[in-house]
Amino acid sequence: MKKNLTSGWSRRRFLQAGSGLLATSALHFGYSKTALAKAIGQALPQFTALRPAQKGILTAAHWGAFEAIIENERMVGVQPVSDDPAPNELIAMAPWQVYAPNRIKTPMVRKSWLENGPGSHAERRGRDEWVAVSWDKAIALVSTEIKRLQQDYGPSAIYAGSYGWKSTGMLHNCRALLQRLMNLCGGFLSYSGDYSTGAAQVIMSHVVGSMEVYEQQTSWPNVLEHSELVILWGCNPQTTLKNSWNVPDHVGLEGFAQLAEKGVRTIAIDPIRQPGAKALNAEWIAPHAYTDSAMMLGIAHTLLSEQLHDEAFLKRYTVGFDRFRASLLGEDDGVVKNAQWASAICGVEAETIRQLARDMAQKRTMIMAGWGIQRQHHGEQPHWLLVTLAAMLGQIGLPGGGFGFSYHYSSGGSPTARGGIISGISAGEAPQNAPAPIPVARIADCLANPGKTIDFNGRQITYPDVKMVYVAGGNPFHHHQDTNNLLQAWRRPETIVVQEPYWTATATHADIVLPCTTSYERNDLDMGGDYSRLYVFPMRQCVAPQHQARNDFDIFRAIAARLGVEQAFTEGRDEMLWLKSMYDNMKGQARTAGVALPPFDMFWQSNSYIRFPVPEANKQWVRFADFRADPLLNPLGTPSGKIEIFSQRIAAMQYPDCPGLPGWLPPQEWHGSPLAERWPLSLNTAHPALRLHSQLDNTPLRAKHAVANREEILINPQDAARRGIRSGDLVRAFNSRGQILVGALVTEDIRPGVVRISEGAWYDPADPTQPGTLCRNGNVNCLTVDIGTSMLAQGNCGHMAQLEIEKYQGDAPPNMAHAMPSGVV
Ligand SMILES: Nc1nc2c(c(=O)[nH]1)N[C@H]1C(S)=C(S)[C@@H](COP(=O)(O)OP(=O)(O)OC[C@H]3O[C@@H](n4cnc5c(=O)[nH]c(N)nc54)[C@H](O)[C@@H]3O)O[C@H]1N2
Ligand SMILES: Nc1nc2c(c(=O)[nH]1)N[C@H]1C(S)=C(S)[C@@H](COP(=O)(O)OP(=O)(O)OC[C@H]3O[C@@H](n4cnc5c(=O)[nH]c(N)nc54)[C@H](O)[C@@H]3O)O[C@H]1N2
Ligand SMILES: [Mo]
Repeated sequence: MKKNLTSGWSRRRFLQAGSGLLATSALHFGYSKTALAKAIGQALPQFTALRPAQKGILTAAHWGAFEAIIENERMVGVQPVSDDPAPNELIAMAPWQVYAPNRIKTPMVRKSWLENGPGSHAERRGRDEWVAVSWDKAIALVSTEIKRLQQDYGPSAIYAGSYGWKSTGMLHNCRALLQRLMNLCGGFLSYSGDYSTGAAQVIMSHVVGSMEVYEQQTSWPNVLEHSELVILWGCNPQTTLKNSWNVPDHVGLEGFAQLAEKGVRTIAIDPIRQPGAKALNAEWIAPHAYTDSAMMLGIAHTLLSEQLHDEAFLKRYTVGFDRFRASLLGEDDGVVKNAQWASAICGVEAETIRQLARDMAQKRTMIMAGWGIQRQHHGEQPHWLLVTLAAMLGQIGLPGGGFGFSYHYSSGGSPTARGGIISGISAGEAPQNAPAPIPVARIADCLANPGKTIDFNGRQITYPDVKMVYVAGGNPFHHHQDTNNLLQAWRRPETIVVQEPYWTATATHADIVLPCTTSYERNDLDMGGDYSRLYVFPMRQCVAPQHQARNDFDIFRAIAARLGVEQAFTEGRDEMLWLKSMYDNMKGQARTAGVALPPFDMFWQSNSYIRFPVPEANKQWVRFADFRADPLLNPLGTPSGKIEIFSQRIAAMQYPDCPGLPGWLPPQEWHGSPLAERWPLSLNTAHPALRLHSQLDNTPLRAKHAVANREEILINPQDAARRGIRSGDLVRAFNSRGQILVGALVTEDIRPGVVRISEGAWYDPADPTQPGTLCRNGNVNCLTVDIGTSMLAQGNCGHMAQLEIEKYQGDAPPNMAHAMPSGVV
């Protein structure tokens, strides 16, 4: 038996459940027809909540739940589960994930680090030689280093926040496991916030009293029945709903399809006409990049001047409208923020802005906003202004009206089911001396500037001196802004450990690399439907661990054993015992909710998933309806209990880049800034349709979107013609921070002055000794700027950068992004 299998017990169990099922197809195929099923069905009528697999082994990913088809112990294909209303083609990449040529095959240590100790020749990260070591040796090196740093410097020297999208699964949650280990070993430096909604989640907690961006939305059936006008503001649901944090239920995609079928009027406000907007037959309004706040003010001014705003609503449910009115009228700074004024900034005709205001006021309007507009300098403003606009329209809390900030994400609005919830393995308690977390997107700043103090949401944070970075389940060389700046900051820590299935750029820039399994090589459980909690999916092991890869759980357990905390780490449970305890806990909740479920063993062996019932009332749930019904009884979590159009709390912070009232604050880089003369084009870094960030960039799906074997760039014909660029050309995109090779797609679907390069292409430096060198694969973060959105939220500004492009001259360099590091097999 292979050493890296989790345990004899779980392996046996897998064989029993897996090949046993394949052999005796009665249980596997015709589950409901078996005597066992019949017996259970009689005992527990709700057992029909179970959905048996048809052909393969049930598992799941961020892209959907599916059955893995196994032949001769190899995964050869997939089939979506029958309940999925909009199966995602990304699931077809599962076998490629398992058998990718660039899997990390064995633990590796960077030569200089191994020979000369921590910190040695840190500038060679990314180009040093690699030395293969045994698992025992790798575990010993990592454990010794954790112990040394805890003893010499304490927990603030170890950054183990490890931001990232990892894989689904509630047990093999590498980030929680890493943090669990570190909490047991003295603590670590963590982070707050995320890259997704860095600005919006902080500003919303001041404006509506919750993060809002991750709240349940007015349910889809209610929207379909009542909304007459849907505004997609920087919102690209057909792309971003493909994947979810938990396993997607894809109810949002179904919702949008029905919206189109019903012919509900939809307007997409986006510099790019997304394919999804076309599918919806959406009208297209294309403001210039990063100018939405000005456009929103123009709409607000029109509502005010044409008396289309709801005074009664504003009076009863909001504070600060008087000040906002004064600002719209220019009483504060002498600038009247009317549609004409907005038009000069955002490039949308004044009459279009005015008409939009009228249409929104006359119809039952749902404003659905995405998050790209807040991943920008002063990104707090657009969402604050959208809430303000919705308040002026007075439809918040009414069926089909108001605003929703997660219809595009993990199917917000998918009605909540009645059942139980799987809670995952916990990160445990941080010790009392654990340092204060840093805002997640300030990591490079923190690594480079120990001792520096920054403002953050009314507090001050001083960066500690980080000696070790431990990454499991994230890819900072993709996700962080200004890659070349990160590259320099990344040289400061003495030790960098990366636990990964693949040789990503983050892995190649580590000192110690630990190969971990993909989710298809282990047993796990996850919920389906982030908002609906509709399903429980088993994620059953499909194939044996590849090469020498080990499960994250086992890697951390081995480190824990060396550091004397194994018992606390495992609580005496192995993989299957953990899954059973999670299931039993969920089953208890379901029972309380009136849904009976079979015992764990039966569930697991049945190769079925659970679908919970959805109560009728939840299908008509309306966000903020309770607040609207009685704002005194159901106040918001803001200081006033109302929607804060003016925030005294923010005003008191006296931040010049985020005052107490929302408005138009020009970003550091935009088409109207002086640097636009040198860098005339505005960058849009939307999320990729056929990837999850950087995940799946190393699969054949890439052939569907890459142009000239590079990440594609969308260019308007006017901008292309001026530079002699045609579709299919290799293009160099560059600014003062970096340069990347991309492939041109010239299209009318993007407004002039804006280019789009999706986030997520793996970083592939032409000359790894030189920061600033050409990235041959097109990692867009080589061009973005690493500043906080403001002193309030310190969110990232990945969606804002000015640049220039040119047709690439010279021979096309090879693209080595998905190759093994040289010398490594
Ligand atoms: N310019 C720009 N930058 C952006 C964005 C943008 O819009 N523009 N978007 C930002 C956003 S919203 C986000 S959320 C981030 C996303 O940034 P990340 O979440 O860091 O991106 P992923 O590519 O999902 O990286 C996950 C990594 O985990 C690894 N992994 C998967 N499963 C496992 C596992 O079981 N164990 C271990 N140890 N590793 C595993 C994968 O191979 C992959 O390398 O990017 C941000 N960056
Ligand atoms: N297929 C797929 N789905 C995903 C992901 C993925 O990587 N791939 N990532 C997941 C994650 S982690 C997240 S956080 C969400 C991200 O969800 P979002 O943040 O909403 O997605 P983005 O693509 O960054 O931006 C959405 C839209 O905003 C537009 N936009 C950008 N800048 C501006 C602007 O200045 N003005 C206007 N009006 N519009 C603008 C973009 O063109 C895009 O159409 O998606 C999730 N879903
Ligand atoms: Mo995200």
